[in-house]
Amino acid sequence: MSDALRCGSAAIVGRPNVGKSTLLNALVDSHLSIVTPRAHTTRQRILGIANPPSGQILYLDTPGLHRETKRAIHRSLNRAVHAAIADADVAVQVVAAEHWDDEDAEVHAALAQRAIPRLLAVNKVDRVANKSKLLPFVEGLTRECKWDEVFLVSAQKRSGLAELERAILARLPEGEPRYGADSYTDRSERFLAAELVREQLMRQLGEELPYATTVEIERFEDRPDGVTEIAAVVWVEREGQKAIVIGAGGRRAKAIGSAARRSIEALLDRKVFLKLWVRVRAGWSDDEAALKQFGYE
Ligand SMILES: Nc1nc2c(ncn2[C@@H]2O[C@H](COP(=O)(O)OP(=O)(O)O)[C@@H](O)[C@H]2O)c(=O)[nH]1
Ligand SMILES: [Mg+2]
Repeated sequence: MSDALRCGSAAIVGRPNVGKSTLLNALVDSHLSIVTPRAHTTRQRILGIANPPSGQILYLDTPGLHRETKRAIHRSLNRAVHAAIADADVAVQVVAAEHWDDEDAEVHAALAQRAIPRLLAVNKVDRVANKSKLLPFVEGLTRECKWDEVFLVSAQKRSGLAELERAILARLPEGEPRYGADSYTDRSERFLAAELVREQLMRQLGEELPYATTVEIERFEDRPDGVTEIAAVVWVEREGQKAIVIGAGGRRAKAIGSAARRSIEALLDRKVFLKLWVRVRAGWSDDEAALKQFGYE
């Protein structure tokens, strides 16, 4: 007799930059959630679906928990984290190997308010040359804070993930899969395309600018010849920022557009024609109506 199927959600939470989105992508084996070397890349809750033989796991990637809540966008990010924790059957806290600070402790405290299983994923262990250092690190953490189980993983190298997946699945409620076996997200292709454009903005623009940009898809059309035509608007807050995104002779915008097109093609598995526009909307990131228009929850 085989065990009953399990289905439920696992929230992936942690301070910025510990590798939550890389972990989600590795667990669902798609480039769903954008990854950059910068903090605060993920701006919304992203659902990624894994379909192991004995059930379905709905992973919720979340923005890093923000301390600063003065701007509307930061409040929106924190709401997304708390909503994910409130909805989840299991929480996976991600930390970076050999690093624990007050922000990590705050994330743990937020999780401890809910009576759901808590797993700890110590990520980026590939960076630690001397693995024997990891044991005292983990012992130190588990003296202070309690988790049901601890895993040493590398999201980037995809190590330790099968054990983590098994532990999550074992703690989910019994139930039939909620999504079809070939689904990998609940997000539209339109949304995923906007995110992949934003990923290139975050990667290719200098220090401050990425946080002043967002992407809106104006048109998304599957043509009869099999090509998907996408028109995307990059919103910035000031004219000067527009000039930077476009770059001398339009070269910056061109590089951003062609890298984004390639990753959209890889994700959708078809040819894409991508047009980019840059437009100014002063103060969008502190404007609740603009945030709504641009798809923030
Ligand atoms: N060496 C190493 N780097 C990682 C690993 N996982 C993520 N990263 C890097 O850490 C940075 C932040 O990753 P991201 O997934 O965006 O973190 P998030 O802010 O928590 O979602 C990126 O530069 C990733 O490539 C890992 O397992 N090993
Ligand atoms: Mg992220």
